[in-house]
Amino acid sequence: MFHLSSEEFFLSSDATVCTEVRSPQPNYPEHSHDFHELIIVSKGAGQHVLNDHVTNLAQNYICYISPKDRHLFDQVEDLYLTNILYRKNLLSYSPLLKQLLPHGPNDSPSWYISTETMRRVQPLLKQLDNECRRPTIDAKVMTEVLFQQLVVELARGRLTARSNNETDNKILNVIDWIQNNYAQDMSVGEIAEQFHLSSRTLSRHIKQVTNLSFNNYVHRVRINHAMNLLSYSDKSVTDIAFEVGYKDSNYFSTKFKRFTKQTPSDFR
Ligand code: RM4
Ligand code: NI
Repeated sequence: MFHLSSEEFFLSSDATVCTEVRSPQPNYPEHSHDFHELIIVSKGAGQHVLNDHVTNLAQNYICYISPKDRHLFDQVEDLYLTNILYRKNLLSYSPLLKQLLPHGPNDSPSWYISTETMRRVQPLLKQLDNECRRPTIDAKVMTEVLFQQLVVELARGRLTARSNNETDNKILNVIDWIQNNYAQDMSVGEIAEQFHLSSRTLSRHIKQVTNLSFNNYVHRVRINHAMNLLSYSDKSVTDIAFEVGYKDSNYFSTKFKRFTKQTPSDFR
């Protein structure tokens, strides 16, 4: 594992915020940083492994990384994201702002934001990217103001089960739901009903957001969790197959190979 240090990225030793746009973000090995990082995914797919915990990336995914964390990107497909790097100790950082970012041990470090929020966030990111590269005092102040505004938007725009009814938001909720319930039997029809969508709309949007069909998306999520278990546990391949939602370990191995080009035991 390697360590990224502020000097490589920030404009000067007293710069507080900077952005790194990755269009696209390639696979990137495990690393940590001496700065804090906010990741904002605008499109594509892939795995994000944070402290050995795998999540699936999709549009509108937000993640907070602290200097204590390590993370990596793998299996990326056309992944576009912006990293917001910041030095918390140098920021004129309001204690209130801190409450808007994950801060307790039980806070999830990642979440999804609504499509309306993403629409408001994009121009902020552009402006931030521009201001943070200028060495003047006014640009420095503007950078911090934009950063604060961004944090507020990301917190307010957080998707919850009770978010409004726009189809796009429902799809993100479905994605979130699949990521937490991948081990269950599931069909497009049932999930569509549960989220008050038609099967056709659900399938079409899942494809749009993840680049995968509904079924392949579910397989992808299961295989990602299986990869995690193969790497970090000593459970048998058969147990892992069951644990991630397959009733038949041969079928699991076939799917695993299709997505990773390796058998589960080779991978391990
Ligand atoms: C990398 C990757 C890392 C980030 C650095 C700045 O491409 O996105 O997560 O820490 O850039
Ligand atoms: Ni990073």
